[in-house]
Amino acid sequence: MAEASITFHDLHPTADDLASDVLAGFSRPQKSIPPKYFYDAEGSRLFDAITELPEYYPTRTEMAMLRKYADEIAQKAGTGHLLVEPGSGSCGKARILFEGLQPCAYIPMDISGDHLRVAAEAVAADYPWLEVHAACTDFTRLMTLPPSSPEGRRLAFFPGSSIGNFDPDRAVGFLRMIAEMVGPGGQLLIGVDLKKERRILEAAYNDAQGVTAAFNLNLLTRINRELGADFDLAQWRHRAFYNQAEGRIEMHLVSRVDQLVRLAGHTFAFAEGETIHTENSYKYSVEEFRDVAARAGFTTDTVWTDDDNLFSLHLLQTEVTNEE
Ligand code: AVJ
Repeated sequence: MAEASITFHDLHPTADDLASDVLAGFSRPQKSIPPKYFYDAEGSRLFDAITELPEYYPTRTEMAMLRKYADEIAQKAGTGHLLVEPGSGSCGKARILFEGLQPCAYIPMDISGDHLRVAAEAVAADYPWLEVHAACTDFTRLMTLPPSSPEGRRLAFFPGSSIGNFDPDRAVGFLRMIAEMVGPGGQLLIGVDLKKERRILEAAYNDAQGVTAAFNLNLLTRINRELGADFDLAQWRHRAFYNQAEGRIEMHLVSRVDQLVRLAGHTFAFAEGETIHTENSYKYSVEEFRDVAARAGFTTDTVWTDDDNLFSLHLLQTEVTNEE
């Protein structure tokens, strides 16, 4: 097997601060915890299990679309780009595109340095013709490319409907960061979950095996372990529902009883039925997302959807400016 050769750049992401984020989230009338804290080792394992659930259609639908349309995507987007993937994880979805897109380099970005290094080396081993420059960074704050990256037309890849975690105004702000990173004439291929029947949406976040419930409740286990809190998991349950007015799935942890929880020197009171809001997952029609993209300076080249209208892939581009 070819020696895996990558460049790895630690862009020194500022460490997440679970304690201050939880204390801040618990000091508001609707208590909340940012969803990025789902992904400790156990949470990442549970999320992988979610993507395999019969009810959780987004991952398998998007993967099938990437396979089905790989050639068409390359036809529309062109080839030879610098392919940049913020939040690359295991790089599984980008792998589907390499063959067709023939990027001049792949730039996976992730906040989890160890995971990033392993995934990037595996890509380099499997695609010996592909330059890989990994950037360990919090891409929500900083999208600087590694200094070793070659010049070239930039194509960003943001699959998984991760954009759904931002409310629409913040989604516009995040897409503006991508627009700036890819520059004039740059492109973005993004996966976006579609609005659909409530029944299908709610089943995807209330699976029969209880994996999503375990994923949600694992936040409390993590806070107990890392902040020395005393959440009694038996006194909490998972709730997920589609908020139609806001166009989003909301996940909450519901207190089963009146209770007190000790956490980092503070005591928090929860009434029976009171909730901690743990995630929003916004859903868009094709038109609604086209509008979000437009507000960020992107025009839509092509939108692909699956036969059941569950999921969408948007190929977007920024305007070309004529100043040489
Ligand atoms: C990773 C944000 C796309 O919103 O569907 C899955 C996370 N939460 N099940 C989503 C998630 C519960 C997922 N995203």
